[in-house]
Amino acid sequence: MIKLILPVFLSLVTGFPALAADVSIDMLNKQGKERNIYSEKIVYVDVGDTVTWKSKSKGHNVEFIRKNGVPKGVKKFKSRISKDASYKFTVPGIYAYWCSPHKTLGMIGFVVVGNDKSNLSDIKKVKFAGKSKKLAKKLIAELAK
Ligand SMILES: [Cu+2]
Repeated sequence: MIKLILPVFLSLVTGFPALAADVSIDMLNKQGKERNIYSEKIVYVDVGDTVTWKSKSKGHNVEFIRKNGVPKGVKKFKSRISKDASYKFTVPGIYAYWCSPHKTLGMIGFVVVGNDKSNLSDIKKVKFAGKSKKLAKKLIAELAK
């Protein structure tokens, strides 16, 4: 019992989550009516947290959008198709990414690190195409809240 209570107690006292805030996102062919999607389209993490994208369905990956899609100084990140991918976020800001094969089919996502939205104006400049355009608009509107 003490094992259960202690982390909760520490969390209340320190204000920090007792458990790692690392996030897992599934890469899927299908979820409900949607095809080719990430199970979470926007996630919020702290600086230093790791996000893992699970290859639950084959044919997907994660590619940071180089042009205006990441905070300044962040290096290229493009994972292998059909493989789990992890990335540790050390630079605060908004990250926009897509699945390389499905970038025009609405397979896009955002990670907000350290609740820093100072690069939102850059994110708004990212050129999304095809089916991703409408979804990007909706998600960016959510980010802007
Ligand atoms: Cu995909």
